[in-house]
Amino acid sequence: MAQPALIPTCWDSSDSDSDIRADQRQPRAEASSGHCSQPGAELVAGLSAREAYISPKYFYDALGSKLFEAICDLPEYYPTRTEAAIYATHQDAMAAAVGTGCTLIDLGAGNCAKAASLFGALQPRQYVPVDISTDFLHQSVQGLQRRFPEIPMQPLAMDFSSTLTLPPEVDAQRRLFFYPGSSLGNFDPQQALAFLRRVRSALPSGEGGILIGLDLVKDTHVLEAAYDDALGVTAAFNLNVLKHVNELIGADFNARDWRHVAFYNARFQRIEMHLEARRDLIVRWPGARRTFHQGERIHTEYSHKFSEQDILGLLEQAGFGGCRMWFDTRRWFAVCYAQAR
Ligand code: AVJ
Repeated sequence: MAQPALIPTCWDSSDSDSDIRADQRQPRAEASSGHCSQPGAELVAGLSAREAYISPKYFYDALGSKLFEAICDLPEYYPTRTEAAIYATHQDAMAAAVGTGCTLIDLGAGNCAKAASLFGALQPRQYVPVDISTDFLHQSVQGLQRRFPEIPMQPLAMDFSSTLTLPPEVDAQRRLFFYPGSSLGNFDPQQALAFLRRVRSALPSGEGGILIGLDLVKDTHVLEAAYDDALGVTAAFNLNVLKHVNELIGADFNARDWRHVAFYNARFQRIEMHLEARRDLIVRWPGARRTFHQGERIHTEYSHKFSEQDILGLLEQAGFGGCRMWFDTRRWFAVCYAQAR
């Protein structure tokens, strides 16, 4: 039986995180070495920009990953259950298109539930869940390995938005990159294309493909409710990024000073999430400070929505072909399989 073996990265740090007190916070970037200084530099660049931003990948500390799971249970947040219904209905057709025995590489695996729902139909020869949230991934895979002892599992704790270089433990044969949840929508269209091209390059000898889930353009009210729910769970998810940033760079954000803002920008076909200052305030972190005026915003996430044509065009341009698409009955969400060509 395969043992889940985590490949440690600089993100593997939540133990040491929890004992850092507010009054003695160290910038994490300085506490660690080498490539581990990257989160700090990236965050400081974003906070210092004229229009401040924080990359959405920083949502997913341990609490953020749990809050995202809670979002998936909200009545307003249709994508997760809509996509799950597509897998449930069409898994046999998907397996017929993909073939069994692939190396299943799950990008942003989280709780691994979507991939697990396809194990029966796809019968992967190896399962490689990849996620930035180390402890959460570790826990998910432990439970999963008990349920599927026959499937070798090789979890990878890494930020795949910056590199897709996979270690030799990952089978190079018949790779299927699984990228569900419309996470591609976090990238702007140019970045999305660049990312898909990197996925394509990680398919050696042109065999294998991608199985990707994407949220479709629909009524604005449906979209906006999904990102601004009645219980305020998405607001908590958005605000939680400030707590994570405090831990990562030793900043002194107070979540009470900020308000969750989410709206659909039709021109760019995207939901935008921001954090808006409730009053004039100053945020400090080691070596710098910044004034935010009341109403000023920090951009935290784009969630692009796609048309069928957008999806086919992107995949085609990235070097994939032979696309097959499956939809739910309302055509709110699409799952697409495309082969390397
Ligand atoms: C995980 C990126 C697909 O954009 O819908 C949920 C994250 N943000 N609610 C999305 C999210 C706010 C989600 N993705």
